[in-house]
Amino acid sequence: PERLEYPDIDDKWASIWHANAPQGTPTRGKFYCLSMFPYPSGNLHMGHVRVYTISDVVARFHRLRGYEVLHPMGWDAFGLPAENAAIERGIDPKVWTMANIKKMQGQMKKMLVSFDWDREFATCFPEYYKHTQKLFLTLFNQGYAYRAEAPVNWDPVDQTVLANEQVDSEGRSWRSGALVEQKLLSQWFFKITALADELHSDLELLKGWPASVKSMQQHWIGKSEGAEIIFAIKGFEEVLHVYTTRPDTLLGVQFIALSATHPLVQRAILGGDCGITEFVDKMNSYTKDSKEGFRLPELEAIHPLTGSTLPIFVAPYVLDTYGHGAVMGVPAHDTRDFDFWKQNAPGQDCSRVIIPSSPNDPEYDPDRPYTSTSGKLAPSTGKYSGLSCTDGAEAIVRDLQALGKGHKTTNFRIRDWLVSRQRYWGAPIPIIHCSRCGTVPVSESELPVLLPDSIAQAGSGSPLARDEAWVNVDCPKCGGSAKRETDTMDTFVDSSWYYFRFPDADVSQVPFTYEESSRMVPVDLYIGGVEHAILHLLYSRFFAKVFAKQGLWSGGSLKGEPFRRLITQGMVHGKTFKDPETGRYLKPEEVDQTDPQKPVIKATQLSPDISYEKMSKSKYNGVDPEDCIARYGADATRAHILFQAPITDVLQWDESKIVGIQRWLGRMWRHVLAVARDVDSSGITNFSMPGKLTDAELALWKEVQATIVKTTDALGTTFTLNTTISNYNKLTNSVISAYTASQNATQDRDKIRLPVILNATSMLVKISSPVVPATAEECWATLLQAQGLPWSSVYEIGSWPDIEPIHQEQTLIPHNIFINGKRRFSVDLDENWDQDKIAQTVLETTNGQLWLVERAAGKKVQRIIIPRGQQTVS
Ligand code: ANZ
Ligand code: ZN
Repeated sequence: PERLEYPDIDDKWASIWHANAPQGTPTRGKFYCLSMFPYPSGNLHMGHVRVYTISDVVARFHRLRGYEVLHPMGWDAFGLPAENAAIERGIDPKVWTMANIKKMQGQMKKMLVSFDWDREFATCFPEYYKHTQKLFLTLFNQGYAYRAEAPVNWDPVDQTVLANEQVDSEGRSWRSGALVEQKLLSQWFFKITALADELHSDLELLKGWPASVKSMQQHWIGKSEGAEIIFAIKGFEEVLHVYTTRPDTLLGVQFIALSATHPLVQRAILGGDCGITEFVDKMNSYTKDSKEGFRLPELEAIHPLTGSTLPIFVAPYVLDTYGHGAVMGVPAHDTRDFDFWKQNAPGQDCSRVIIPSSPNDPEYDPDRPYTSTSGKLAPSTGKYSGLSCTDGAEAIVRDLQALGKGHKTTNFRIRDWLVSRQRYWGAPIPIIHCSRCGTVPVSESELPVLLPDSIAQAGSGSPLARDEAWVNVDCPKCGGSAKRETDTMDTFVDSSWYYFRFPDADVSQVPFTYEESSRMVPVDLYIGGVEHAILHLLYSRFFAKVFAKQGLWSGGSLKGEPFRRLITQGMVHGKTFKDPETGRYLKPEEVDQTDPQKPVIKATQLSPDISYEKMSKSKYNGVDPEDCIARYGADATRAHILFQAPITDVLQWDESKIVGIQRWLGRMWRHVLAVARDVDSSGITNFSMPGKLTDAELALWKEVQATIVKTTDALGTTFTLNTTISNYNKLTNSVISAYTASQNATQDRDKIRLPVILNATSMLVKISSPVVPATAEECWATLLQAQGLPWSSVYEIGSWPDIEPIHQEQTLIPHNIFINGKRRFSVDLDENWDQDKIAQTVLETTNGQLWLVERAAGKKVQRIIIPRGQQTVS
């Protein structure tokens, strides 16, 4: 056909590929290419299309290069939306989830993504969560999973506990947006802090990660070096610990500030002290920047070095989750302490203990706290006077240590990972509580602990707790009556190990085997959204490292790191129309877009304001990938999404620009048809490249080779996929114009013979095949058929073109060799060679030996002159 019909040819090839896996044996080792598996929400969005296109291009390329590629897909299928759908609409979460999976799987297939569907799984399948539970028990047995009473973030809307990471900076739930409350509950934790140091320092092994992601992780882990200092409390036995990064400022401490959950504060509340309860109640509504404070009456701390007494406050700026939930307040040298002191002890001085080392330190301002560490200790510090901040800190900590009142320590901002969720749609925690035996793990042979079939509707708290028949069990140890743990696991647990499962998707006894995981992990390329830059990646790194320590896999060459290279793709923004008069968002059908350059609002004939914004229903700027594929085909959609922006940038989805891609595909196809007709009618049977090329052939051949090199680099190393698309376009134009010029050529050197055109055309098709699978396969089949060859897929493993060294000799041109001014013989040389190479080549020829060695009779070559176009050796 003169025109390819999309998406018809997509369907045609999809079913052929389904029946015929590409032939060939990998020769280059493994390549694990993974795109983050999605939550089965029900529909692919353009962000999914972007990420799966990238991973598919990279996967297809590596197969062509001869790698054993693992490119799997699965479903992160537990979680709140399914449960909420169940509650709101009475649908079984399982049914809802499975329907969504089916729909999205169909959409991925329409995108022509070459996933290894035989390894597909969903984390909500009992065959999967059985292993999630088994891994939980592995962590439990090694002391990495523990239960503790802890203040937790309680989301009053979703009725569940949230991890700190799921609460935003304003104290709202990431999912419901509700203001989060604090509650004390018994919860399960994973001891991620045990690996905090490794998780921090091993970031430096991750050369293939974006620096921004590493720095976010680093910040999240928040390694900080400082000291723990003990303050006695006047009239009490107990003491108070603070963490400080500035022990050098110890002599400037003027107060202590505590968080609301600090034991001293809790005790004051129980004591019913005047005003404290009211203040703590109000604290929930203060921000972390607030400088409100409440002085605990009758309580004073004692300075560990001077013995002076210090007031103790409760203050919202003290985090209960950091250090000891207690701060030694140094108003003269810390901005937060300064502001707090001004507000809560008006009129009182700040005692300075650090002074600038040089008189004109620009950071020094007599009215503000001096926070610099380049100063020195002030005369008021007595024996420490004159020491630098570093030396002063060391001397003070040494003295504290001698007194048993402090020591050096490292602190991490990261907290243990709270994995308990009081929800139904998650993996049940495989633990039984027995009043006699305590916390008893479910025995392995009893796994999975299946979710009960239906969700108990009414009531609050954990839905599993309301299912009596499910909760009551016999204790595995004593056989007495006991109760199941009713919390389910955070869905981040499911997704922290799924990449270990893909290589072993069909083993049922163990989550994964040592051999296969050690062979396939680390993942060679991991692609996903930057929204997972912290939690998912950190939790996954924690799991992979724990598994390596337990000998569940070798840990690979990166100390148990699971992802060698990481790409975070940018968002896809939609074209957004706004009425300039009212500021109202316009639906696409309210805008006349006949001329894409000049859209007009139908009602008012005005030009709308155009911007690109995050796609959302309220802005009418969403694009449905399925519509897009139905209209333009998978190939154009894929190429367009790659072409519009570098993969890590925000992409402005402008459908009117897709015609450029359609034109390219059309040109390529018509050219293939023309060549195929020539080949068909030529009567030639051997299409191998001729030995000597004409000038025109050489020029074309060189461009093909250069484009192969660039494409190889882009798809395998730099992932500059947008420029790759323009390179395909350029090469298509060059091949077509070379072909046309050759047909009109009169001189032999301007002609291009059919085998050379065929070679260039085939190479173009081959190297563009990772991006435009259906078009490439159709072109490839057409070219094969024209040559009378049987069909084989363009994706044959290992069939990516190598750079061909033989044809590089085609640049050899005969040159005359003059010796002592006389032309003696001629040698084929390349003009780009350097002097040594030319001299050596000349000398190695028979004539060279004759004239320059035998007949020269001991005389030395004195000068080699290489003028343009001819060679002289004298
Ligand atoms: C005294 C001091 C004097 C401090 C000074 C700083 C400057 P990073 O670097 O993030 O580790 N701090 C300790 N525990 C806290 C808590 N629970 N909530 C809020 N702040 C807390 O921060 C360490 C510093 O944060 C500590 O050093 C402490 O204030 C404060 F001139 O101690 B510093
Ligand atoms: Zn028991």
